[in-house]
Amino acid sequence: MLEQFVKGLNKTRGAFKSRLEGLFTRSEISPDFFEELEEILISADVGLGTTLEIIELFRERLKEEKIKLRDEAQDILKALLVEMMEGEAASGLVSAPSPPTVCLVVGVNGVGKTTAIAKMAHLLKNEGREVLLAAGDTFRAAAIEQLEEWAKTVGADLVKHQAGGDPSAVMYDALNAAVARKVDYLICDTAGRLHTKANLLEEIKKNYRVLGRALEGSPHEVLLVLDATTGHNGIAQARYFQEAVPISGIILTKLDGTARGGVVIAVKQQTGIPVKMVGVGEKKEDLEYFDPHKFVEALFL
Ligand SMILES: Nc1nc2c(ncn2[C@@H]2O[C@H](COP(=O)(O)OP(=O)(O)OP(=O)(O)O)[C@@H](O)[C@H]2O)c(=O)[nH]1
Ligand SMILES: [Mg+2]
Repeated sequence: MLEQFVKGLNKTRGAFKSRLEGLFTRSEISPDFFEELEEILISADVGLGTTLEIIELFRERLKEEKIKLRDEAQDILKALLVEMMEGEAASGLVSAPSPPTVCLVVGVNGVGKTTAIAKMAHLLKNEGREVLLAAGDTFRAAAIEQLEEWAKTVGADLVKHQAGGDPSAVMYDALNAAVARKVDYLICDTAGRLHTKANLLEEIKKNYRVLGRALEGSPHEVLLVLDATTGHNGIAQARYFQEAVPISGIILTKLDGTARGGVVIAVKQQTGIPVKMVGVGEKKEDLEYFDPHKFVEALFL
Protein backbone atom coordinates (compact mmCIF):
# COMPACT_ATOMS: atom_id res chain seq x y z
CA MET A 1 0.00 0.00 0.00
CA LEU A 2 2.74 2.44 0.95
CA GLU A 3 4.50 1.64 -2.30
CA GLN A 4 1.53 2.68 -4.43
CA PHE A 5 1.03 5.89 -2.50
CA VAL A 6 4.71 6.78 -2.52
CA LYS A 7 4.87 6.18 -6.28
CA GLY A 8 1.95 8.53 -6.78
CA LEU A 9 3.78 11.15 -4.79
CA ASN A 10 6.97 10.83 -6.82
CA LYS A 11 6.81 14.27 -8.38
CA THR A 12 6.17 16.03 -5.09
CA ARG A 13 8.80 13.92 -3.39
CA GLY A 14 11.28 14.85 -6.08
CA ALA A 15 10.75 18.49 -5.25
CA PHE A 16 11.06 17.99 -1.49
CA LYS A 17 13.33 15.08 -0.81
CA SER A 18 16.73 16.01 -2.24
CA ARG A 19 16.45 19.54 -0.96
CA LEU A 20 15.37 18.40 2.50
CA GLU A 21 18.27 15.97 2.61
CA GLY A 22 20.61 18.85 1.88
CA LEU A 23 19.03 20.83 4.65
CA PHE A 24 19.20 18.39 7.53
CA THR A 25 22.94 17.85 7.65
CA ARG A 26 25.03 17.50 10.78
CA SER A 27 25.87 21.18 11.09
CA GLU A 28 24.59 24.03 13.20
CA ILE A 29 21.31 25.75 12.67
CA SER A 30 21.88 29.24 11.29
CA PRO A 31 19.50 31.87 9.87
CA ASP A 32 20.01 30.58 6.32
CA PHE A 33 18.61 27.23 7.49
CA PHE A 34 15.20 28.82 7.95
CA GLU A 35 15.50 30.82 4.74
CA GLU A 36 16.24 27.69 2.80
CA LEU A 37 13.37 25.77 4.38
CA GLU A 38 11.06 28.65 3.56
CA GLU A 39 12.12 28.49 -0.06
CA ILE A 40 11.62 24.71 -0.23
CA LEU A 41 8.13 24.93 1.23
CA ILE A 42 7.08 27.76 -1.05
CA SER A 43 8.41 26.04 -4.15
CA ALA A 44 6.40 22.93 -3.21
CA ASP A 45 3.27 25.10 -3.10
CA VAL A 46 2.74 25.11 0.64
CA GLY A 47 1.83 28.78 0.23
CA LEU A 48 3.29 31.85 1.88
CA GLY A 49 0.93 32.15 4.86
CA THR A 50 1.20 28.52 5.89
CA THR A 51 4.96 28.50 5.25
CA LEU A 52 5.54 31.49 7.52
CA GLU A 53 3.42 29.88 10.22
CA ILE A 54 5.39 26.64 9.96
CA ILE A 55 8.71 28.51 10.17
CA GLU A 56 7.60 30.47 13.22
CA LEU A 57 6.32 27.42 15.09
CA PHE A 58 9.44 25.50 14.07
CA ARG A 59 11.75 28.20 15.46
CA GLU A 60 9.82 28.23 18.74
CA ARG A 61 9.93 24.46 19.14
CA LEU A 62 13.64 24.29 18.40
CA LYS A 63 14.27 26.97 20.99
CA GLU A 64 12.10 25.20 23.58
CA GLU A 65 13.87 21.91 22.97
CA LYS A 66 17.29 23.60 22.82
CA ILE A 67 18.12 21.97 19.51
CA LYS A 68 21.26 23.30 17.86
CA LEU A 69 22.01 20.76 15.14
CA ARG A 70 20.13 20.57 11.87
CA ASP A 71 19.74 16.81 11.73
CA GLU A 72 18.15 16.79 15.17
CA ALA A 73 15.54 19.26 13.99
CA GLN A 74 14.06 16.93 11.40
CA ASP A 75 11.68 15.04 13.70
CA ILE A 76 10.37 18.33 15.10
CA LEU A 77 9.53 19.53 11.59
CA LYS A 78 7.81 16.26 10.74
CA ALA A 79 5.65 16.41 13.85
CA LEU A 80 4.75 20.00 13.11
CA LEU A 81 3.68 19.22 9.54
CA VAL A 82 1.53 16.34 10.77
CA GLU A 83 -0.16 18.60 13.35
CA MET A 84 -0.86 21.14 10.62
CA MET A 85 -2.75 18.57 8.53
CA GLU A 86 -4.59 16.67 11.22
CA GLY A 87 -8.27 17.39 11.76
CA GLU A 88 -9.75 17.60 15.23
CA ALA A 89 -11.72 14.49 14.44
CA ALA A 90 -10.00 11.30 13.41
CA SER A 91 -9.75 11.15 9.64
CA GLY A 92 -11.64 8.63 7.57
CA LEU A 93 -15.26 8.81 6.57
CA VAL A 94 -18.06 9.46 8.99
CA SER A 95 -20.33 6.49 9.56
CA ALA A 96 -24.05 7.15 10.03
CA PRO A 97 -25.67 5.66 13.19
CA SER A 98 -27.68 3.40 10.90
CA PRO A 99 -27.17 2.79 7.18
CA PRO A 100 -27.00 4.39 4.72
CA THR A 101 -24.18 6.88 5.22
CA VAL A 102 -24.91 9.50 2.58
CA CYS A 103 -22.06 11.32 0.83
CA LEU A 104 -22.62 14.30 -1.44
CA VAL A 105 -19.59 14.94 -3.66
CA VAL A 106 -19.11 18.45 -5.02
CA GLY A 107 -16.46 20.45 -6.87
CA VAL A 108 -15.85 22.48 -10.02
CA ASN A 109 -15.73 20.75 -13.39
CA GLY A 110 -12.90 18.42 -14.24
CA VAL A 111 -11.35 18.13 -10.76
CA GLY A 112 -12.03 14.39 -10.64
CA LYS A 113 -15.35 14.03 -8.81
CA THR A 114 -16.73 11.12 -10.81
CA THR A 115 -13.43 9.25 -10.79
CA ALA A 116 -13.07 9.82 -7.04
CA ILE A 117 -16.58 8.47 -6.47
CA ALA A 118 -15.74 5.31 -8.41
CA LYS A 119 -12.52 4.89 -6.45
CA MET A 120 -14.36 5.49 -3.16
CA ALA A 121 -16.90 2.84 -4.08
CA HIS A 122 -14.06 0.44 -4.84
CA LEU A 123 -12.33 1.21 -1.54
CA LEU A 124 -15.53 0.79 0.48
CA LYS A 125 -16.44 -2.42 -1.32
CA ASN A 126 -13.01 -3.78 -0.45
CA GLU A 127 -13.87 -3.04 3.18
CA GLY A 128 -16.97 -5.17 2.75
CA ARG A 129 -19.49 -2.32 2.47
CA GLU A 130 -22.40 -2.19 0.06
CA VAL A 131 -22.34 0.94 -2.07
CA LEU A 132 -25.01 2.64 -4.19
CA LEU A 133 -24.19 5.48 -6.58
CA ALA A 134 -26.51 8.32 -7.62
CA ALA A 135 -25.94 9.78 -11.08
CA GLY A 136 -26.52 13.36 -9.97
CA ASP A 137 -24.69 14.97 -12.88
CA THR A 138 -27.58 15.17 -15.31
CA PHE A 139 -26.12 18.21 -17.07
CA ARG A 140 -22.90 17.25 -18.81
CA ALA A 141 -23.38 15.06 -21.88
CA ALA A 142 -22.32 11.47 -21.17
CA ALA A 143 -21.82 12.11 -17.44
CA ILE A 144 -24.39 9.43 -16.57
CA GLU A 145 -22.78 6.90 -18.92
CA GLN A 146 -19.36 7.68 -17.42
CA LEU A 147 -20.57 6.88 -13.90
CA GLU A 148 -22.47 3.86 -15.19
CA GLU A 149 -19.28 2.50 -16.74
CA TRP A 150 -17.44 2.99 -13.46
CA ALA A 151 -20.27 1.38 -11.50
CA LYS A 152 -19.84 -1.74 -13.63
CA THR A 153 -16.07 -1.70 -13.21
CA VAL A 154 -16.22 -1.53 -9.41
CA GLY A 155 -19.37 -3.63 -9.03
CA ALA A 156 -21.64 -1.03 -7.44
CA ASP A 157 -25.32 -0.38 -8.16
CA LEU A 158 -26.42 2.89 -9.69
CA VAL A 159 -29.59 4.98 -9.66
CA LYS A 160 -30.06 7.25 -12.66
CA HIS A 161 -32.67 9.33 -14.43
CA GLN A 162 -32.74 10.78 -17.93
CA ALA A 163 -30.07 13.29 -18.94
CA GLY A 164 -31.30 16.82 -18.33
CA GLY A 165 -33.44 15.75 -15.36
CA ASP A 166 -33.48 17.24 -11.86
CA PRO A 167 -30.38 16.06 -9.91
CA SER A 168 -32.19 16.35 -6.58
CA ALA A 169 -34.89 13.98 -7.83
CA VAL A 170 -32.22 11.41 -8.70
CA MET A 171 -30.72 11.74 -5.23
CA TYR A 172 -34.15 11.46 -3.60
CA ASP A 173 -34.87 8.22 -5.43
CA ALA A 174 -31.38 6.90 -4.76
CA LEU A 175 -31.73 7.65 -1.07
CA ASN A 176 -35.02 5.77 -0.86
CA ALA A 177 -33.44 2.85 -2.69
CA ALA A 178 -30.45 2.95 -0.33
CA VAL A 179 -32.73 2.84 2.72
CA ALA A 180 -34.86 0.04 1.27
CA ARG A 181 -31.83 -2.05 0.26
CA LYS A 182 -29.98 -1.20 3.50
CA VAL A 183 -26.78 -0.33 1.65
CA ASP A 184 -23.96 1.05 3.77
CA TYR A 185 -23.00 4.02 1.59
CA LEU A 186 -24.84 6.16 -0.91
CA ILE A 187 -22.49 8.39 -2.92
CA CYS A 188 -24.02 11.18 -5.00
CA ASP A 189 -22.25 12.63 -8.02
CA THR A 190 -22.91 16.25 -9.01
CA ALA A 191 -22.24 18.44 -12.02
CA GLY A 192 -19.19 20.68 -11.95
CA ARG A 193 -20.63 23.25 -14.25
CA LEU A 194 -24.24 23.78 -15.17
CA HIS A 195 -25.22 24.21 -18.78
CA THR A 196 -28.41 25.94 -17.78
CA LYS A 197 -29.24 29.21 -16.11
CA ALA A 198 -29.29 27.53 -12.72
CA ASN A 199 -26.54 28.60 -10.38
CA LEU A 200 -24.15 25.84 -9.29
CA LEU A 201 -24.28 26.79 -5.63
CA GLU A 202 -28.07 27.02 -5.64
CA GLU A 203 -28.24 23.55 -7.16
CA ILE A 204 -25.89 22.12 -4.52
CA LYS A 205 -27.91 23.76 -1.74
CA LYS A 206 -31.02 22.17 -3.14
CA ASN A 207 -29.35 18.73 -3.29
CA TYR A 208 -28.32 19.17 0.32
CA ARG A 209 -31.81 20.22 1.43
CA VAL A 210 -33.57 17.43 -0.42
CA LEU A 211 -31.28 14.76 1.07
CA GLY A 212 -31.79 16.23 4.54
CA ARG A 213 -35.54 16.15 4.17
CA ALA A 214 -35.57 12.60 2.87
CA LEU A 215 -33.37 11.29 5.68
CA GLU A 216 -32.70 13.21 8.86
CA GLY A 217 -29.01 13.90 9.42
CA SER A 218 -28.12 13.30 5.80
CA PRO A 219 -25.94 13.98 3.92
CA HIS A 220 -23.45 12.77 6.53
CA GLU A 221 -20.49 13.82 4.44
CA VAL A 222 -20.23 16.69 1.98
CA LEU A 223 -16.97 16.02 0.24
CA LEU A 224 -15.30 18.71 -1.83
CA VAL A 225 -13.03 17.44 -4.58
CA LEU A 226 -9.99 19.60 -5.34
CA ASP A 227 -7.40 19.10 -8.06
CA ALA A 228 -3.92 19.28 -6.53
CA THR A 229 -2.39 20.43 -9.81
CA THR A 230 -4.29 23.72 -9.55
CA GLY A 231 -2.62 24.43 -6.23
CA HIS A 232 -3.97 27.31 -4.25
CA ASN A 233 -6.87 27.84 -6.60
CA GLY A 234 -8.37 24.96 -4.68
CA ILE A 235 -8.37 26.97 -1.51
CA ALA A 236 -10.45 29.66 -3.21
CA GLN A 237 -12.80 26.92 -4.46
CA ALA A 238 -13.20 25.63 -0.91
CA ARG A 239 -14.27 29.07 0.29
CA TYR A 240 -16.73 29.31 -2.59
CA PHE A 241 -18.45 26.01 -1.79
CA GLN A 242 -18.35 26.60 1.96
CA GLU A 243 -20.70 29.51 1.41
CA ALA A 244 -23.36 27.14 0.14
CA VAL A 245 -23.06 23.98 2.23
CA PRO A 246 -21.05 22.75 5.21
CA ILE A 247 -18.11 20.90 3.66
CA SER A 248 -17.03 18.03 5.93
CA GLY A 249 -13.95 16.87 4.09
CA ILE A 250 -11.75 17.31 1.06
CA ILE A 251 -10.70 14.74 -1.50
CA LEU A 252 -7.49 15.95 -3.10
CA THR A 253 -7.02 14.38 -6.52
CA LYS A 254 -4.21 14.21 -9.08
CA LEU A 255 -1.44 14.34 -6.49
CA ASP A 256 0.46 12.10 -8.89
CA GLY A 257 0.40 14.81 -11.53
CA THR A 258 2.12 17.58 -9.64
CA ALA A 259 5.38 18.43 -7.95
CA ARG A 260 3.47 20.91 -5.87
CA GLY A 261 1.72 18.48 -3.52
CA GLY A 262 2.74 20.77 -0.68
CA VAL A 263 -0.69 22.28 -1.08
CA VAL A 264 -1.93 19.36 1.07
CA ILE A 265 -0.16 20.91 4.02
CA ALA A 266 -1.93 24.24 3.50
CA VAL A 267 -5.46 23.00 2.91
CA LYS A 268 -6.45 22.27 6.50
CA GLN A 269 -4.74 25.35 7.86
CA GLN A 270 -6.27 27.66 5.25
CA THR A 271 -9.81 26.27 5.11
CA GLY A 272 -10.34 24.48 8.40
CA ILE A 273 -11.47 21.42 6.42
CA PRO A 274 -9.53 18.17 6.80
CA VAL A 275 -8.25 16.31 3.75
CA LYS A 276 -9.95 12.92 4.06
CA MET A 277 -8.82 11.17 0.91
CA VAL A 278 -6.17 11.59 -1.77
CA GLY A 279 -6.14 10.45 -5.38
CA VAL A 280 -2.85 9.42 -6.93
CA GLY A 281 -3.87 8.12 -10.35
CA GLU A 282 -6.68 7.28 -12.75
CA LYS A 283 -7.27 3.64 -11.81
CA LYS A 284 -9.85 2.37 -9.35
CA GLU A 285 -7.16 1.51 -6.80
CA ASP A 286 -5.66 4.98 -6.85
CA LEU A 287 -7.44 6.50 -3.86
CA GLU A 288 -6.49 6.31 -0.22
CA TYR A 289 -7.63 7.62 3.11
CA PHE A 290 -5.34 10.50 3.84
CA ASP A 291 -2.86 9.80 6.59
CA PRO A 292 -0.75 12.87 7.48
CA HIS A 293 1.95 10.69 9.11
CA LYS A 294 2.30 8.62 5.99
CA PHE A 295 2.35 11.70 3.79
CA VAL A 296 5.14 13.33 5.80
CA GLU A 297 7.14 10.11 5.96
CA ALA A 298 6.80 9.79 2.19
CA LEU A 299 8.20 13.28 1.70
CA PHE A 300 11.27 12.48 3.78
CA LEU A 301 11.78 8.88 2.53
N1 LIG B 1 -3.56 11.57 -12.91
C1 LIG B 1 -4.75 11.60 -12.33
N2 LIG B 1 -5.84 11.86 -13.07
C2 LIG B 1 -7.03 11.89 -12.45
C3 LIG B 1 -7.18 11.67 -11.06
N3 LIG B 1 -8.49 11.78 -10.75
C4 LIG B 1 -9.14 12.06 -11.91
N4 LIG B 1 -8.29 12.14 -12.94
C5 LIG B 1 -8.60 12.43 -14.36
O1 LIG B 1 -9.19 13.72 -14.45
C6 LIG B 1 -10.15 13.77 -15.50
C7 LIG B 1 -11.47 14.33 -14.99
O2 LIG B 1 -12.03 13.42 -14.07
P1 LIG B 1 -13.60 13.33 -13.75
O3 LIG B 1 -13.74 12.35 -12.65
O4 LIG B 1 -14.38 13.12 -14.96
O5 LIG B 1 -13.84 14.81 -13.21
P2 LIG B 1 -15.22 15.48 -12.76
O6 LIG B 1 -14.91 16.41 -11.65
O7 LIG B 1 -16.24 14.45 -12.50
O8 LIG B 1 -15.57 16.32 -14.08
P3 LIG B 1 -17.02 16.93 -14.49
O9 LIG B 1 -18.01 15.85 -14.28
O10 LIG B 1 -16.84 17.33 -15.92
O11 LIG B 1 -17.24 18.11 -13.61
C8 LIG B 1 -10.25 12.35 -16.03
O12 LIG B 1 -9.47 12.25 -17.19
C9 LIG B 1 -9.66 11.50 -14.92
O13 LIG B 1 -9.10 10.30 -15.38
C10 LIG B 1 -5.98 11.40 -10.29
O14 LIG B 1 -5.98 11.22 -9.06
N5 LIG B 1 -4.81 11.37 -10.98
MG1 LIG C 1 -18.13 14.18 -13.25
